[in-house]
Amino acid sequence: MNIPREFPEDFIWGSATASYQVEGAPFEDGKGASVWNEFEKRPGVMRDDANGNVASDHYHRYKEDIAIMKDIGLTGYRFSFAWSRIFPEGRGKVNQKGVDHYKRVCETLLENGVEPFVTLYHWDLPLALQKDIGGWESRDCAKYFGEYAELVGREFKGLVRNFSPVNEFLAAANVAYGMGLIAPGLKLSTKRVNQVRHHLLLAHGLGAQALKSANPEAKVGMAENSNFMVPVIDTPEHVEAAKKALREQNAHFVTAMLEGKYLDCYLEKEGENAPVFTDEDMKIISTPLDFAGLNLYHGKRVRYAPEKECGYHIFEENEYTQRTGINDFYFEPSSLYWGTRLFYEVWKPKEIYITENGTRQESDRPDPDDGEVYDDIRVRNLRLNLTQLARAVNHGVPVKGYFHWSFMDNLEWHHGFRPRFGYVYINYTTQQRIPKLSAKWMKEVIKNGRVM
Ligand code: IFM
Repeated sequence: MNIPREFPEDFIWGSATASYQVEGAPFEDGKGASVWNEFEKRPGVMRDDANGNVASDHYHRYKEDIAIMKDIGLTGYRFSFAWSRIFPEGRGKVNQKGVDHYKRVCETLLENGVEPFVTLYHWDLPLALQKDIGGWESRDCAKYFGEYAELVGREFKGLVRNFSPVNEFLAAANVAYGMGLIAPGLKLSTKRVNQVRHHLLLAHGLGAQALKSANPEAKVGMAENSNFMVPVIDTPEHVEAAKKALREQNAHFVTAMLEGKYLDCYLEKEGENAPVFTDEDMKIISTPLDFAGLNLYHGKRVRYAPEKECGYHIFEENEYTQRTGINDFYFEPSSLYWGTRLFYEVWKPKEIYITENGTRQESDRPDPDDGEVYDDIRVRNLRLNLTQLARAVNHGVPVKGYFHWSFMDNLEWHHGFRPRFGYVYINYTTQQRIPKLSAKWMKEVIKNGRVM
């Protein structure tokens, strides 16, 4: 049967990782400690006492990993630089060996036809900055981040075009500094956490400016797991209600970046805990972006609710809704359609990338009979999700690429190594890599430009 393509030829088929989750080599070649190297030593904070000493050994095996990417047909790789490989103390003296390592990674990617998409901060703050200035509690941390971004922009000109300054603000601020679940593991008051959030946004803006002034060809976008909305049925009043909910439920990060303001509803809700900020801060935070990167794992169903002051109602999930296994997220394939479409209608980004989407499957393991890893649930989810994404592309939403979380199994932060997300299975004893069934399925999708 001759079925037409659903995704354009130049669609970026990518996968994603983050430095602490995959690299290992925490102190090699002059790397400074990050907050994770300290946090993971605390008794009881990491499931199974996991640590990042080896992880998926990507620091040493990146060539082998990139060869697998090429074999699958992947054309993009989103990964993060460990800030403390480049600035061991977070500021001041540069560690050239760290810069050179990432240059080799980027060169190898390009040689294999894989476009690097670099995240500058995926939660592994240099420990020295936490100890010396209180990490993101200090406004200066955003300033040092800007200096780091400037160096990266300059050094990686010609190697990296696409950057995201900060991955997921909610985890970087609230989970790290409020709930204490991830490094640095603090439980600060709401007011202090809100200020941390603001400083991270400021870092995003200063980072975007620095990258662009160091390299005018750089394209910068966020990588944010926004609260995505799905209208409960597709009638105009429910669609409008979902759009309103999308804007208001993302007032703490997305409206700041894309509209240059914290919405009144957010500031009123926070009251005296609202962050302290200036007009100049908001200008920096809303530095124009080239793309919106959406870490899109879920969507909340919304209905029009004229009886409510806000005009919409978000449905609660219950025990019958299927979970993706990622935090509290529920499986909602139509969020790939509605999430991208409504985001586009509300904020009109020039381009959209799905910077993360994936499935956690703890049961992934080699089949005792043939050694293959049959991650059937992941394939099922991918099939449903990509069908919805294809709808968005074909309805004119400017989605330019899809990065699966993750390329390979890795250290899922404080949840340890048991949650597996990769296209590629990692045997953590031998470091053997086994492309899973999902990798084989993706190879066909990429080759044919459509969901098979
Ligand atoms: O592993 C994480 C990643 O670091 C950030 N986004 C969600 C993923 C799965 O939980």
